[in-house]
Amino acid sequence: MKKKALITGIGGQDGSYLAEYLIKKNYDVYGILPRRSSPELQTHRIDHILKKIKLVYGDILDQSNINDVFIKIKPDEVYHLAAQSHVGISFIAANLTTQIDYIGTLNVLEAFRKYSKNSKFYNASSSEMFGNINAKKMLNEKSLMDPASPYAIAKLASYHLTKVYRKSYGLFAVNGILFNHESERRGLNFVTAKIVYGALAIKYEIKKKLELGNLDASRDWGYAGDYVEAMWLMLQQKKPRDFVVATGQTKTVRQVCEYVFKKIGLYSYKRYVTINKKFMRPNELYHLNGDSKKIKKLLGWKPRITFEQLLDEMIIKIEARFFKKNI
Ligand code: NDP
Ligand code: GDR
Repeated sequence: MKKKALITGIGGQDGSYLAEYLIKKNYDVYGILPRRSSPELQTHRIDHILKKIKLVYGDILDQSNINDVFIKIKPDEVYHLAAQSHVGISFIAANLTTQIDYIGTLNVLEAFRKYSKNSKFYNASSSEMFGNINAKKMLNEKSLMDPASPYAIAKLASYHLTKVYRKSYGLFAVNGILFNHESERRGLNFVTAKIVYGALAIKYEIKKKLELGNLDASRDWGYAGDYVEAMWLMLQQKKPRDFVVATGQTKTVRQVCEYVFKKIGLYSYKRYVTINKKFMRPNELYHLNGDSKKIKKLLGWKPRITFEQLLDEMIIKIEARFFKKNI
């Protein structure tokens, strides 16, 4: 019999790659979609696989709704990815972010504990939980955590909740501590996609400038397609354990600008990029670099796509999707 996977956040960047990955592995893939005023916009990342997945209405803020989803589907594996995932916006919408990212996770874990306790549960934790306390050290599963935003606090609470549910109820529930991962499906208000889209808009003479915030923050950027494989591997282990997933390479936002503007033939980003305080965060996380030795050793995962390959691919696909439509 085919295994059943349930994905919360299936319409998001990671949900779409994970659904593709699990279809290839011959799973029955179910996804929940929350109510939005324009359902047609919600599925743009999964339109190409709509016939191969089953979508149900589901909002992780609604416990009774989520219980019904679990009772109906009886999933073997649960990938909990739904979130308000924008760190900058979490300062503006701290309450909503806490509701979705913490209480939402509590609701999904409760449904899992009550109706699916012999299945496996993946929680989307984040490198944001580390904050600035470790300075420039490589970060692993044992590093200190000191969240620097409402988003990171909610994610840290969910991380601990997942561990507490694992220990208290003997559940197979794990945290994947994923560092930034990007793709051409990334929302255009995250910095890599914003830079690629913004530089292309300048090349096509639609815009003259690109406004950004802090150019000196550095991140460990990988490819989303590689990272969903790590999620699956974590649910195939015998014992439930948490893992860091990262490339081990870190680059600044400025380096992303330098690479992208040069690659698309605009030469120097300095002519086009301006700083707007609006995009600076009240509290910045300055540096992230992950050490994923544990997952490499125990589960055999490693990233396949380099930083340059990732940006090259984003440039080609974002250009084709938004700028070459009529050619
Ligand atoms: P996205 O923001 O692309 O996707 C999040 C998804 O969650 C969207 O489809 C969104 O739907 C859905 N969602 C939001 N609120 C609710 C709700 N109340 N009920 C049900 N669904 C909801 O995020 P990513 O795919 O990039 O990330 C996936 C997860 O991994 C998130 O939890 C994120 O915090 C975490 N993470 C991501 C990393 C990254 O670099 N991408 C790194 C580390 C962790 P809609 O768009 O309709 O609101
Ligand atoms: P991040 O991703 O906050 O790391 O969270 P984002 O791309 O938003 O920011 C990365 C860095 O770039 C700086 N920055 C800007 N960011 C945005 N969005 N817009 C700008 O104009 C801009 N200018 C500079 C930011 O200050 C930051 O330092 C992502 C999300 O996917 C989270 O859900 C996930 O948990 C973490 O990655 C790991």
